[in-house]
Amino acid sequence: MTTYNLLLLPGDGIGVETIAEVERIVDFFNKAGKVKFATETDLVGGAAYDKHGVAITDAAMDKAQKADAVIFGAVGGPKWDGVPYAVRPEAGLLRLRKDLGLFANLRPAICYPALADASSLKRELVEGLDIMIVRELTGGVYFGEPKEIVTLESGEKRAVDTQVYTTSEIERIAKVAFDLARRRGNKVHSAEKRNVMRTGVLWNEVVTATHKSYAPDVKLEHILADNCAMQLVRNPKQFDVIVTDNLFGDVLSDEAAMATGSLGMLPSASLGAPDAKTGKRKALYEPVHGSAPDIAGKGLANPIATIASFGMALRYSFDMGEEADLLDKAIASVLAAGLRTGDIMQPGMNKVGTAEMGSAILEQLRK
Ligand code: GGG
Repeated sequence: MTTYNLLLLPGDGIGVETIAEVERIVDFFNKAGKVKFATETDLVGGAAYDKHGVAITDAAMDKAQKADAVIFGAVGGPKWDGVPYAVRPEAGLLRLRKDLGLFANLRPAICYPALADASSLKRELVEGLDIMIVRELTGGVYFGEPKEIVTLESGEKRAVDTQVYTTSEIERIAKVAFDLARRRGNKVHSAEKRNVMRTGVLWNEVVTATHKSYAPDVKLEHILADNCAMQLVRNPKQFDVIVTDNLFGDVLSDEAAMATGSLGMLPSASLGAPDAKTGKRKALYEPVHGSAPDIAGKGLANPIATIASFGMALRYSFDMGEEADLLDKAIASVLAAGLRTGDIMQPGMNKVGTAEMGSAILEQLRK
């Protein structure tokens, strides 16, 4: 039987609770007996900083490099607000993304039928919503140099972040978006700010050139990122795949989450380039949400985004599409049965906590 190695990095806050639910799902698939998932757990984020003084150790990075997939919870929280920038909790996640070469972040925003009335938007705008946001993850303003805060002679401080993109970085993420669109609705919106940013001009040019190999079956529309944000609340169903840079991708996917009912519903997959010999990709799967310190440790968090992220691992890392579909159906069924964590609570529904939601999904899987 094939054994796959999973590195679990729960991180901080509700990451710990939602990863615990993923462990139960992993256990279910181990008992199902098709493959074996061997798990190992390590620290990241504030938890790693508290113990080791860094947001991720070299030893944990080594495990991540060797794992077949990393399943990540969440990092950060006010406890670490004063921590130096280079070792703050988020630095652990950024190092994982950069060192593993995880340039393609897939963030599906799907509105489950039972949650159409939990959305921040009207039911008719979100019923059947299925958008894939493709966020470039290892470039842009997150990593561009210089990146600094300096004190000027006047005593005033000056902060700089630098947005950098190269042709090859844009081309490879555009290809991911067009390839995905071919298996979905054949439409890509490319979002940038070419009216004010040079990186937007280059982004637009390279996406247009890359599109030539995918036309005419895949349609391409360019959209300014601010207009994209507005259209996501005005008429989200016009979108199929949205490809965009690191920062806009972070913002637009949080916005899209509210159309699905809650940030607690959005999973993600961060993928590297396929290895030239084996075809295998480095991969990290994590909920889009953060560590939610206000509800951490109370058993209130919605585990669905983290569980669905493991579903993406089944699909993208382990060629277990059928099992991923089963997991999606189990999630849809518990929602249809009226179970709700606080973030997606609606009148007349049955309010449950993190572990109860996990148990209900497991129960559905066992049927
Ligand atoms: N699970 C997501 C998480 O923990 N996010 C915290 C974070 O570092 N976010 C930075 C980003 O993704 O832009």
